[in-house]
Amino acid sequence: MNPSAYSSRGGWRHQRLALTKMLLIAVAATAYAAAIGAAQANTHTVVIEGLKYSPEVIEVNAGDTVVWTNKDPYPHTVTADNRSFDSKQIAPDHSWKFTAKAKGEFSYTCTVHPTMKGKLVVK
Ligand SMILES: [Cu+2]
Repeated sequence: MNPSAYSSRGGWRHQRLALTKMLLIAVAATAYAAAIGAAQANTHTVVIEGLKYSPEVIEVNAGDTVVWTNKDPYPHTVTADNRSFDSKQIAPDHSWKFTAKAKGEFSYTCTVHPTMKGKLVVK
């Protein structure tokens, strides 16, 4: 047998094994990233209609985004009692989104209609 042919064939086999391992790692990493991505970064919707936030209390995970959509014919705000977030006026048929980073319970109100109450719970 030609020794150089043998060694080059052995080298090719070794390379193919290494490539297979790299592929397996890449597939596992992609699946892991997809699983993590699914567990985080959800988007939740709160509809503002008839001078009410619906749902009135919304529970999300830190990192999630909440979208408030104003379906009333006049502006509303989403203003945290502790001012940690404030949408300012949301015009009719407009939305405001907020990504919740800090954990805790945040009661909020509409500065235009102070009887409107909502609560964002971030876990
Ligand atoms: Cu309002």
